[in-house]
Amino acid sequence: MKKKALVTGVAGQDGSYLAELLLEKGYEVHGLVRRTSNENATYRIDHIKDRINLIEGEVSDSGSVYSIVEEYKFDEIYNLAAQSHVGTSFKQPDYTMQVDALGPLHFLEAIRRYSPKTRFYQASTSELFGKNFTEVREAWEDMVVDRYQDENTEFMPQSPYAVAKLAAHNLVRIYREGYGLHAGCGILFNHESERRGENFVTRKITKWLGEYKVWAETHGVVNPTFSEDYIHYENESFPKLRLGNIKACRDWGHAQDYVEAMWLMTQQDSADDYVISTGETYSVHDFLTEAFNVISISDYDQYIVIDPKFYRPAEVEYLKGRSDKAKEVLGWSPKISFKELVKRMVWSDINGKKEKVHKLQKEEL
Ligand code: NAP
Ligand code: G4F
Repeated sequence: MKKKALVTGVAGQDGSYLAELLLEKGYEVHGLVRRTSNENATYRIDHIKDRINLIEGEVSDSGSVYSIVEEYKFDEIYNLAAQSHVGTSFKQPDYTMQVDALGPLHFLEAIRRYSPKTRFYQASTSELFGKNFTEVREAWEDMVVDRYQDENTEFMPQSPYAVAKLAAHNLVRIYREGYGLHAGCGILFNHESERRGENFVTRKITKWLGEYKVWAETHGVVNPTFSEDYIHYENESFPKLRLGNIKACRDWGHAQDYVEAMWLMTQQDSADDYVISTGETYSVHDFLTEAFNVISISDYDQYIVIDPKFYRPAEVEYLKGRSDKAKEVLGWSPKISFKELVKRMVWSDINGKKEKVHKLQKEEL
C-alpha cells in the first residue's frame, strides 16, 4: 500500500521539492496550504498540483491541525510551514511565535492524541546556534584553526524566529522521549534554489542580476557610469542593488539535496535530530562576487548600496555546519556545490526575466 504523507508549507521552496521527491518515491502526497486571496500563491507546485491533494489549513489554529491529523492518520508528516524570514520575525515576533512554535506543538499534540504511529519531521534550523560555535584549537599553539556547529554545539538564538524554532525543537524532543513518538528535527543550514523566496539575500541578488542583465542587453550598455543610487547609460538609469550586512557568513546548500535528508531521517527505525549542511562557509560578499562573475562583472562594488534599513537588531555572523552524523547514519551528503548553486540561480533569473519580457512584447503585438 502507498505511504501517505502530509507536507505542510508545500507551496514553499522546500515543500515543493519534497512533494516532488515523495511523488517520485510512490507516496500518496497531501499538502497543507493556508487560505489566501492570491491565486499565484501555489506557483511552485503548479506542475504537480493534479498529483497531490491540497488541504486548506492553518498551523497556528489547533482545531484546524487536530481535525486534519485525526481524519487522515498520515504515515509521515513533514512540518515545513513557518514564518521563515528572520528579519520579519523582529517586526512580527508574536505572529512568528504562534506559527513557528505553536504550529509544531499542535501537530505533536494531535499525533499523540489521534495518530501515535505517525512519524513527524520538524524543520529546525542553524539559526538555533545564533552566536555560538565550537572551536577547534591547535593544541601546541592554542590557536583557533576552525569554527563549526554540530549536534553538540550549544544553542544561542539571536532572533524571535530562532527562539520560536528552539521552542519547537525542544517540544519535539520532549514528545519523542516522553510519549515515544517518532519525531525528529532536521537542523538545516541555509539552503537556496531557483525557487527561493525573493526576500532572502541570495535570491534578492540573483533576481536583481537577472533584471540588470536584461536591461543592460536591451540598452547595449558598455562602460556605464554610477551615481549614489543608480547605474547610468546614455539617458537611461537602473537602480542599484540595496543590501544590509554583507559580512555575514552562511553555509549555503541546494534545497533539492536537503529535502532528501528530511526523507532519510524519517525512514530511520528511531527518530533523532541531525545537522544538515555542506561544511563550507561563504560571506554574502563571496556570494556577490560569484554571482556577478556569472555575468562577467568582476567588481560588484559600484553596483550595490549598503542600506542600514536591511540591518537586523541582532545578527548571526557565522554559520558553518558539520554533518558527520548525517553522513554516517543516513549516508547523506550534498551533491550540488556552492559554485553550481550560484550559477543555477543567476541563469534561472536571467532566463525568467527574458521570458517575462518576451511574453509582454507578444501581448503588446
Ligand atoms: P518558505 O519558502 O518560506 O515556505 C514556508 C511555507 O510555509 C510557505 O508555503 C508558507 O505559505 C507556509 N506557511 C507560512 N505560515 C503558515 C501558516 N500559518 N499555516 C500554514 N502554512 C504556512 O520556507 P522554506 O525555505 O521552504 O523553508 C521550509 C522550512 O524550513 C521552514 O520551516 C523554515 O523555517 C525552515 N528552514 C529553512 C531553511 C532554508 O535555508 N531554506 C533553513 C533551515 C530551516 P505561503 O506559501 O502561503 O507563504
Ligand atoms: O537570506 P537571509 O535572509 O537568511 P537567514 O537570515 O540566514 O535565514 C535563512 O536561513 C535560516 C537557516 O540558517 C533559516 F532558518 C531561515 O528560515 C532562512 O531560510 O539572510 C542571510 C544573511 C543575513 O546575515 C542577513 O543579515 O544575509 C544578510 N543580508 C544582507 N543584506 C540580507 C540582506 N538578508 C536579506 N534577507 N536581505 C538583505 O538585503
